[in-house]
Amino acid sequence: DFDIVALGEPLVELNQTGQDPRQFLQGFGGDTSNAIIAAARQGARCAYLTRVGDDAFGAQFLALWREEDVDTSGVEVDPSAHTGLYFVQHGPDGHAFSYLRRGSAASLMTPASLDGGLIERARFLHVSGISLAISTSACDTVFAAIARARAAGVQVSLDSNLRLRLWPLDRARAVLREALCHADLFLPSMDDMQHLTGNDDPERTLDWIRDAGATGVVVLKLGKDGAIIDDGKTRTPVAALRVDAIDATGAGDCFAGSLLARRCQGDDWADAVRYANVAAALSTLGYGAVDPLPRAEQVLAKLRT
Ligand code: KDG
Repeated sequence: DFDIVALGEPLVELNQTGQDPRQFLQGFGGDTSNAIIAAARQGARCAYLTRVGDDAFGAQFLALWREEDVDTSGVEVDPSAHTGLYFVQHGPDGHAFSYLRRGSAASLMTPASLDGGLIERARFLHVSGISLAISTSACDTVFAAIARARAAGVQVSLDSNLRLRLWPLDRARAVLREALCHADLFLPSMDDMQHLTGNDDPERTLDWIRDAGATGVVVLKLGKDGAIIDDGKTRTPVAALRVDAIDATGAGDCFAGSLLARRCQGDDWADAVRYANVAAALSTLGYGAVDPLPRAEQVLAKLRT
């Protein structure tokens, strides 16, 4: 019934957009929530699994997902925990995040949160390094979700999304290594892999990922240089669309969601990556992770030019 079910933590976003350091634009973020909204905007049938607080921000998220046609029947509302929050600040080196999320509702998810049976009804389960990092019970929940997906023949998609403010590098490396072995699609960024492996060469990085036990398709994201698809036999580079980015927050999530949506619509890997590259580039043309996520018409129009 669903193309994609994503699992993770939504975070309310406060984005410092102007010169005045006290002025913030409220939006929405959380990598897997961004990805599932991006997928829904490309026409995929989507559901989200998470837990929010019984607070104004939790209610805003529920309204947002409903508006975006993302099924919320797997969203728990926790009366004794809060919805997480993050700030985006922009500087000469791009954007940086600060978090107010410890103890958040989503971090209290447990494997029992999956009992509604949504995963079993999807073609893809999408999870990320952030879903794995936010707490040990969330980490257990992600591995339980992966096991459920595999048992039901649902494909597993994993975005590396390494956030070193959330967990120590050694734990991140060990956990992501374990998780990527179970992924049908692994979506690492070169930046994340450089932290995990210490090398900055894409070919050697793909070798490292294969040596770590990846058996599925790997799409290594190179930012403005596009991506390389490694299907286990051949490695195919796909160019990016160059744009003057305003805010790259959520671009990788847009890439993931768009890629999965297009795979569900029948694209081969190269076409799906080409599409996702354009969608991700368009998502950087405004502030915030969610508001600038493009819709299918915009991406298709850009692909035609
Ligand atoms: O990929 C963008 C996300 O990082 C952002 O929306 C916030 O989910 C977030 C996180 O944990 O960093």
